[in-house]
Amino acid sequence: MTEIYTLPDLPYGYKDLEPHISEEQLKIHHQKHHLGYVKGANATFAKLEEARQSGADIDMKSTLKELSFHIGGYILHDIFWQGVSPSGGGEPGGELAEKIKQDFGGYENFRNEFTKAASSVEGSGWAVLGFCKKVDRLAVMQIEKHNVNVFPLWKILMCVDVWEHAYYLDYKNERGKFIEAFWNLVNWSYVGERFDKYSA
Ligand code: MN3
Repeated sequence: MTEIYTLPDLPYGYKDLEPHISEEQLKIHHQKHHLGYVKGANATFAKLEEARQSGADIDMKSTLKELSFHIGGYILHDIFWQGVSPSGGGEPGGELAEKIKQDFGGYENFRNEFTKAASSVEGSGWAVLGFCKKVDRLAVMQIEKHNVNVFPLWKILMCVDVWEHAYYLDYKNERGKFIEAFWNLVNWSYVGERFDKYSA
């Protein structure tokens, strides 16, 4: 069966996000964890295809829950890797900066809200900046695992992974330090391009 998902290459080297994210941390995160979701999504699609062909009765509820988890993991990691850069940090510009000012009352408010969302994820999950063209609004989402509490049809502009596997080698239990480091890596040109694309 053809593979539906494949592991994307990172747009920088494994050492390039140091000192904020170490080579060891980034390598294991990309090569083990992200790859795990690639394999998980493909295996679940394969399981569905096999059941179609054999007529076997599978537990559809648990299978689709698993598929949602792996696809969510795949997509969020893909956006996360592109959303950080060795030359990242600073503040957004362009239309996105204006929109953040309009919807959050300023960059600092947005940053505080996003940081709080990331800090307070219970267990494993993500903080996400989303945009919905239908209502012309930005909003912070707090996604549990990779797929719980997602706002349907909202486009993900940026995200930070706060699963322990994202930071434990570098920061141990200090998630807050990792989130602070993340702000030094945000690739605002990528986030701004996504906003321009989805708001057009
Ligand atoms: Mn991860």
